[in-house]
Amino acid sequence: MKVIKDGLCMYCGLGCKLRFVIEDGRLVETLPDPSDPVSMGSPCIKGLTIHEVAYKGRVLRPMIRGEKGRPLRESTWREALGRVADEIRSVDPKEVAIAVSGRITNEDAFSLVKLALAVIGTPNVDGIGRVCHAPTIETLDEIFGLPASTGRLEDVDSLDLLLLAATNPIIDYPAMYSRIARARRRGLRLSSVSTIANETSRTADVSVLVKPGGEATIFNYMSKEIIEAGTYPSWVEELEGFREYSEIVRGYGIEKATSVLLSPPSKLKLATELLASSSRMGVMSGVGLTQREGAMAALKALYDLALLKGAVVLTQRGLVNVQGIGDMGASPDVLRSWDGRAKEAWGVRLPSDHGLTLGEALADGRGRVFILSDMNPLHSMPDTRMVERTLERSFVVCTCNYYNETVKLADVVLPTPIMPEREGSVTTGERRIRSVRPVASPPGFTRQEWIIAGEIATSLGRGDLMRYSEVWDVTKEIVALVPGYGDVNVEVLKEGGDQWADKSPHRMKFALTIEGSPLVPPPDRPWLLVSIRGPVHFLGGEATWRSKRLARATGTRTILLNPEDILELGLEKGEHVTVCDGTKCLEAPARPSSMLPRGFLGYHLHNRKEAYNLLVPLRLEKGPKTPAYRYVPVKLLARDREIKPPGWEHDMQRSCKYLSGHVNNL
Ligand SMILES: Nc1nc2c(c(=O)[nH]1)N[C@H]1C(S)=C(S)[C@@H](COP(=O)(O)OP(=O)(O)OC[C@H]3O[C@@H](n4cnc5c(=O)[nH]c(N)nc54)[C@H](O)[C@@H]3O)O[C@H]1N2
Ligand SMILES: Nc1nc2c(c(=O)[nH]1)N[C@H]1C(S)=C(S)[C@@H](COP(=O)(O)OP(=O)(O)OC[C@H]3O[C@@H](n4cnc5c(=O)[nH]c(N)nc54)[C@H](O)[C@@H]3O)O[C@H]1N2
Ligand code: SF4
Ligand SMILES: [Mo]
Repeated sequence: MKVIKDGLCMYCGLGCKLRFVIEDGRLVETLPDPSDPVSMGSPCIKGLTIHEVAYKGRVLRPMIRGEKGRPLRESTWREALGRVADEIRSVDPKEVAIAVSGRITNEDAFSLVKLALAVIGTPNVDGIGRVCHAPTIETLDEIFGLPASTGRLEDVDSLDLLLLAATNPIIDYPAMYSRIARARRRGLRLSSVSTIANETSRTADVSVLVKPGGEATIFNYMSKEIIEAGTYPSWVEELEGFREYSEIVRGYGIEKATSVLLSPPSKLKLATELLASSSRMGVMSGVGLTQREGAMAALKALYDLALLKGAVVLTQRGLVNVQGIGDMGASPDVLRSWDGRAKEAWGVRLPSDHGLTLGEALADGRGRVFILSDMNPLHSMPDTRMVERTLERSFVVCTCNYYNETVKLADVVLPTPIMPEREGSVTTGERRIRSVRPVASPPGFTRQEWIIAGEIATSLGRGDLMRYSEVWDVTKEIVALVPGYGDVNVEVLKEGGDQWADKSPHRMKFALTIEGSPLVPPPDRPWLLVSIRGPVHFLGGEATWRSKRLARATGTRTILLNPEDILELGLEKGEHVTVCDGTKCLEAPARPSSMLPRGFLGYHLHNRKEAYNLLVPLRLEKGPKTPAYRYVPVKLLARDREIKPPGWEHDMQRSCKYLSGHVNNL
């Protein structure tokens, strides 16, 4: 007999509710939930195909590898966890690093953080959120005193302008875009600032294309014009830093702004006029601003502009629980704020040294014990060869639901459930806490991380710290300990209802911009390779590639170039080209894309045959230490000879011919 149960999507940080049709405990169909205030009945195709991927390629049993290079063999949970505990016991606590995925619940993440800090005594605990929005959260915390977006999705309905900075909600947050599209029909304007065009910028009322690294200049120019025209709320003048901010932006005239533009200056003027005339503005930014050098300059300038206009922040957070795992303390920085609370609640002192981020622990090259929860650093982290070398000489524990590249280097593999099989809560990008109920039985012998962490703690002799009789006991501890969660009603979550973590700004002050400068590729690697997300695959696509429908909707693997570059270089349709960063290369057929300015090359993130991150060097942005994935300077080769870009630096207006041809209603 079929029954319908309400559950949560396992992909993006909007966290849509879905209706799962269940037969014999298994997911057989996925339907929209018209009563869901998040999706408003319009989830995307990835969510609606979860039942197609739920039982393919799953890890079903714990496994152990006797020695690197030997095959994994099935084991019992007791043997696998015993092996993990032995290994942790045999090293210094600081030799252990734990990485927390954005695909697990708050309770799972909290338990892994507690395992690291209170049981093992290592400060090296980090979350995948570092690679997407750590710089955004640091900036929002500095300006608003809130480590989250200030707005809610429903705010979209009452805005007159939404400024999109380096984000592409049509592809990345489709259910949110449905809401934006509805609001546009009643007058909402869209303005986009990005480096390469994207599906959303092409439909925007105005789209400004800017050289990578030039964003701070553009946002400061906009603020200067707004201050001169006086089109900002008067209360802003009372805020800390307003006077200094006005002084700083005064130096950003149109000539300075034009020097970093790829679009004609008329586009920037139109975008600035739209901003100046808006009285209810929203701002949403994406990883195009964070995953590169100079991220902090761009973000401070953007969110100072948002503060000047009294705008709400609607930035979303990547994976389904990236906001939640950050809130749960999956970051080495958490020690600063948690030590006192933990001493009182757990009776332990937290480690006193500053911990390593996942990138730092991988780059450091020393063998360690790595506990990696539901992630695939051999595909997703930069410099995958270095990641491979480090993991080869480390003891690697993977908790995961799908087989992936990293599992091939794991010493212990622990199977975990996917989101519709989990229980607990997640916190979405708007800081809405959603109840997670298991709607189907997991295949095989999976366990959630909160149970795994408790069992490891028991083996290490500190089971007393993590003795929970059900998942909601962990939620109660979260409510007692985690900043911003004190008002959460656990009973409502248990019944399937939503709650909110703290949403009120605790201060408002200008961050005062640090100057950013455009990125210029070195002469020996003159092209800029960018990674691109597509509509039907999610990240590396371990799950989405398994859906026949989604796989069929995927184009072939290509390296994308601006159509004029293809013409001028005499490349034939489908001709194979190679991009190299010096020693490492990837090869694919060339294909024109009118999204890319001249001199840029595009490669989809979900391509599995040759992973893009082979070419990304591990350069960490100072401060938040987010990897600079976005722009990889590369050589381009065709027919065994190197070809040089005609260059967006030299021919700005032509470079934009294709890009500004379509778009722009204004
Ligand atoms: N279908 C699908 N949806 C996803 C994902 C997926 O893999 N597939 N991944 C999820 C995750 S984990 C995340 S973090 C989010 C990411 O979602 P977003 O934050 O929206 O990021 P991207 O689509 O990677 O990049 C957005 C746009 O930034 C622009 N851009 C790139 N670099 C720069 C730059 O240096 N400066 C400026 N001004 N613009 C730039 C480009 O126009 C690009 O289209 O999406 C989530 N949603
Ligand atoms: N070049 C480049 N690299 C990037 C980025 C980029 O824009 N450019 N983006 C970065 C960003 S924003 C992020 S968030 C990271 C992500 O990095 P990861 O989290 O490491 O990447 P995933 O591809 O999500 O793989 C995680 C593992 O989770 C499991 N998994 C896969 N699909 C599902 C699913 O649907 N449900 C569940 N429960 N588990 C699943 C599988 O075992 C999979 O191997 O990648 C980063 N890497
Ligand atoms: S928009 Fe995001 S949360 Fe909603 S169904 Fe699609 S991937 Fe899932
Ligand atoms: Mo992300």
